[in-house]
Amino acid sequence: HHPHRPSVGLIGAPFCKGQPRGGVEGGPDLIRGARLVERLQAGGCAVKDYGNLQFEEFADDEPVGVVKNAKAVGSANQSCRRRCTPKEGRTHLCDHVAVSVLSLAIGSIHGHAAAVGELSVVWVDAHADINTPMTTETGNLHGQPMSFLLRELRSKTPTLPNFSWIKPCVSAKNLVYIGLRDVDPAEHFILKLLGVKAFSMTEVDQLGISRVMEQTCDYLCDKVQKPIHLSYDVDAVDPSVTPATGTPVIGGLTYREGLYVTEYLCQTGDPVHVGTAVDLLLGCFGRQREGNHAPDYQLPLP
Ligand code: EXY
Ligand code: MN
Ligand code: MN
Ligand code: MN
Repeated sequence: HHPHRPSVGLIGAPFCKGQPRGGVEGGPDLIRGARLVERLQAGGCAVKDYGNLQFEEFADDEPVGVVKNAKAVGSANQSCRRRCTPKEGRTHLCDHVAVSVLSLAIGSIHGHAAAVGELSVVWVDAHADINTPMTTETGNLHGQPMSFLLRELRSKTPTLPNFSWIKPCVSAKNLVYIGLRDVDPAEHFILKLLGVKAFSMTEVDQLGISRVMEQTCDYLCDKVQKPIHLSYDVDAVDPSVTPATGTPVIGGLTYREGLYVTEYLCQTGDPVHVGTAVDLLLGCFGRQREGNHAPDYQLPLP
């Protein structure tokens, strides 16, 4: 089975206010600097780079309870959602497949759902990112995006400033986690309460990554086949491989397991929408470790 070489839209989101450290906002340009566009094109993808989003600054972004930077995060996600949602008269950003580099998960998933309708979410992360503003211990919004997206948690999340545009658009049964190993007690409670399918690192150890991916797709495709939104936090991969994360957690996916996830989802042929870094992105869009060649490739004759 040959992998899909789809058209790819890139949106850079140079944003870091979901957590306390700087540096993340340089990600999109670093990824471009690693020649992502050229490498996707060399692999046969049609690529459109929509450039970086620009974000509004808020001088009066006071904490809401313990939650930090709500106005900035709400507004940045809204810009991201607008960019991911097709404008009047244009069908899609590109043929079903869009990439948000260093995604703002609320905005990109919301925008993807607005474009394609009901979708599945594969959330690859050391963390569940499902705290509500009421359960968060750190106040950092990067630990909370799924709580705003899940229909089942609607009544559990207060409306933060600049968050009123969000309509929960994902059902718990359409969500699968892979790579969990640092889950807060309240998050663990929520996962059990909603019966969310999760392959923590324990299941990755037990089953191996190939059966994890098989079971992920069986589970999600059990019902009607829906587009998949892949949200790939690089901290899912072991910090020995991806040290450039603000939230390293030892005991993560190996480089090979991390790539296998992307190769596998690409082979399913479902429209995939992702946010992550270079090699993982190449894997999402058809790069195979066995090698690739164009269908019309001919061996040069002597
Ligand atoms: N669960 C912790 C919190 O809510 O602050 C840690 C979250 C880290 C989230 C990183 C982005 O994946
Ligand atoms: Mn994480
Ligand atoms: Mn995360
Ligand atoms: Mn080949």
